[in-house]
Amino acid sequence: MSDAGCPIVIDPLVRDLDGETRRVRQAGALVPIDLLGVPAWSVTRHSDARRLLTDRRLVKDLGRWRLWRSGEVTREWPLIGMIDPGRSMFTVDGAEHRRLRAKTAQAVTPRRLENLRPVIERVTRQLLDDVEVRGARGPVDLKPVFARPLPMTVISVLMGVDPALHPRLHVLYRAFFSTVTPQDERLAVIGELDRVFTEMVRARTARPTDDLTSALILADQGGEPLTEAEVVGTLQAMVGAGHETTIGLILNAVRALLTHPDQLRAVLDGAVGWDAVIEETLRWDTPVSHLLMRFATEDIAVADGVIREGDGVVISYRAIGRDPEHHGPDADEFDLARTPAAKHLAFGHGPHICPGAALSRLEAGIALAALFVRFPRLRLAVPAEELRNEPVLTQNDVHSLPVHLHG
Ligand code: PLO
Repeated sequence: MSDAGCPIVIDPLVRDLDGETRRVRQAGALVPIDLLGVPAWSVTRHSDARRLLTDRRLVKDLGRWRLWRSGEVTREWPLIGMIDPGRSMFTVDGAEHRRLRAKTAQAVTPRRLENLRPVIERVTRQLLDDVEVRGARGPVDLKPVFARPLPMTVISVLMGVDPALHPRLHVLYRAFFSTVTPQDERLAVIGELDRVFTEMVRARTARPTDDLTSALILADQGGEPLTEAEVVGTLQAMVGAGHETTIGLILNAVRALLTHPDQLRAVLDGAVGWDAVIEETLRWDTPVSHLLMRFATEDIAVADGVIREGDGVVISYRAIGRDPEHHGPDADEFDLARTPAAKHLAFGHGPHICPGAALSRLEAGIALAALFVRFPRLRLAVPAEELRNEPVLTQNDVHSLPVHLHG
């Protein structure tokens, strides 16, 4: 694939994600793509992604992007919020990255998370009570009443976000992620998120509590405490990443099971564990379609192409999850019996590997088990072909998931 190759336009409306995933993968290992008018490279193979994710010549620093330096990309670009979301572990590398990440990563180890388990179980139970009431007489959409509130509530307990903010945050994030939001509105949303979280950090600075936000403020980080802007950036990254991706994981797993009844039966019979459901969903229908973006500090050869110094690189996790070179010729099939050795990359790899991986697995495991124990006859209330994605270019985010609770 050469620089002159005709780029694949990534559909901002996400009308056919399966088709697009296939097209991007079949176009090669290093594919020129068009992101709302802006060119970038898409990495589509598991093996290349794994290698590039530990390659120090690829960095998060926006200042290394040729199109940003030249002014061709500005804050008018609808995806700017994904690559310039304030200073946190998500946007820096090297020693600074370790400094910004350490405290958060320590707080979400599997052992520390055991404290959150009863909280997640209780919230799940309460939400399912509500689902039961709403679904008593007809179909109920699992997204607004179950999959959306659960992750926001859990990440808020961890970070100390006031539940009274949830309704507004859901509105703001929806506008933030949607590619159809007018850009002036999106910039206003980004401004409001900044204000809300800055206020919260100031309140915690004045009166620390036992939440992770307070711990970030108080952490000395080897004599270099985080600045206010860094705490705000970290808090925003945790809340933003911690809810949106987990909504996708839960809903995509439910959708996969309801459209593969034989495999659902094997799970309900206890022949297959919920961990297999989660890992196979992460591989086959990962919540992150395209991760923006890294920038090349020098030329990097990949497969049969070259990423040039200053180019932008996207890791296309959905294509990577379906890479037949890594997952075999049946990579396009959802198969819970797949050997766990076929490790997916859905949480990334290398220094930036998702710090929330254990939390999202814990949440999804509790949510899915509780949902199907309570409603073993759950079924889709619309034909699967009618399910649509939200117009969110970077995320694999189903618009709604209407179900019948009792068959
Ligand atoms: C969401 C908006 C926040 O204000 C800032 C932020 C930080 C981290 C980003 C997140 C946003 C979007 C979802 C991302 C997350 C890091 C990992 C996650 C990209 C932009 C993934 C993989 O989807």
